[in-house]
Amino acid sequence: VENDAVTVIPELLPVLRGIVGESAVLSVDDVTAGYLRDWTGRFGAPSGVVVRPRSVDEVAQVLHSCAAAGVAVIPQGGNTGLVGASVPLAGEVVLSLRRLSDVSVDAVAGQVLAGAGATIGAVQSAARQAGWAYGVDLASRDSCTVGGTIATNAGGLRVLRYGDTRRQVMGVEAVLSDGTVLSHLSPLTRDNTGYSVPALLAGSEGTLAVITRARMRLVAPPVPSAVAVLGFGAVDDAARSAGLVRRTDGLSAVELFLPAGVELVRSVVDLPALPPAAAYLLIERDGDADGLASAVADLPGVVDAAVADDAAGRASLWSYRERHTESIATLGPVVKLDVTLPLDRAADYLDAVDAVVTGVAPGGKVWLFGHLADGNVHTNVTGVPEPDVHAVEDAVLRLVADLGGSIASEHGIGVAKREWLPLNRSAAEIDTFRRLKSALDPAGILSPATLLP
Ligand code: 2HG
Ligand code: ZN
Repeated sequence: VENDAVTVIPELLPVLRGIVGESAVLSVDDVTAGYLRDWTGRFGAPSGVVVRPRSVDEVAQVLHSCAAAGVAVIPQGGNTGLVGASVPLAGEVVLSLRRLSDVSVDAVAGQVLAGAGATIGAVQSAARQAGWAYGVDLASRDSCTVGGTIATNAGGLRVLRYGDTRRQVMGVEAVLSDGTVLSHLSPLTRDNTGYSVPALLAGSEGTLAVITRARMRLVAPPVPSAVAVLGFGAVDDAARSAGLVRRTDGLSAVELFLPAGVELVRSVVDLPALPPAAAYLLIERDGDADGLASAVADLPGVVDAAVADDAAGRASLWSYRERHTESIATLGPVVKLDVTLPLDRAADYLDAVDAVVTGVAPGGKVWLFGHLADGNVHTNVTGVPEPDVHAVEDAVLRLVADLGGSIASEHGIGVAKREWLPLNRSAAEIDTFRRLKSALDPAGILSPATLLP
């Protein structure tokens, strides 16, 4: 999906340069490429304008000018999104927040105040230095940003324990499309003074306001942990075990992957083979290897277990799971369908999805992995010719909805899935979304192709 020409009106460029300075408006294709094409390679534009403000005041002026000119804007953080919401499609200006990257920790309150452009890795390391931890972690930690993870309500590897990004955010500073700055960054943990703007903006995908700063709660630092990779003789037993294992205390992750994914990862990363199994669960739990081994001993259908409680061993077991995305990316453009199933239907989905995909795209290859304790299955499909992509998306998302699942688990709706939003949201809900959108962004310039059908 892409446009083929810069449609930003030329008169706007000197205005933008006047606000942020000459060097902070990028328009040469070689320089802008990394901002204009998304990580999947499926979405973006060959040419466009990128504006890189340094302050909330500059963000406000940029938005005010774009609204006055009727030019749409795509707020962008680390551009690691997977649903096309972080790149322009039809001449929108990219508003890169990466320069707003300050991070400060209040060690007594256990909170971090961070600019929208700070990476999650920077937040994590500032928290660690102050004796705390940040509850959200994901593979793109060194590129993805505070603003982007709030706008997408990013999940990641620790949702099981700490919840998604929305749960961490206490306050935000954000700019409306008319340039109004909304700021409520109070450190008070109890503050019931009306509508929660952070709750509204978490998951709004850049459609309502541009987040410029946020205050997030921190969590106690992790204690030593052990990681197990369990092989199961049947997919059904792996799915049941992902539910049953939650009776154990101290869990921090329960992740699924399949033998085909292991072989693909091993073709890219140097890792030993795993004993054969129909499905694998990676389980991380506080304590040592013996404690984890006895905690998982009664799970049904386990045919093999590898357990480690030293840092190198844990990291190597995590690699089988964490390196899926980059390994799949070596196969060419990927159709990413990030979905949630009710846990008692997850095995039905894992069994059915291959045939559903090959029924509409015979050469399609399905890769399944994800945060299974939350029912989240990352469904990646490679080898789909462009004309068949829509049919694959439609077939998989309808299967998910028929099984009572969500078509967007943690990556958002973006541009990729907006057509299917009605599978999960009623007409009344979508109408309310539209009313919120027109109240906060009456000019309709913020991410106009995202989220709303
Ligand atoms: C993960 O869990 C990310 O690794 C990416 O959410 C998933 O590539 C994907 O589909
Ligand atoms: Zn994920």
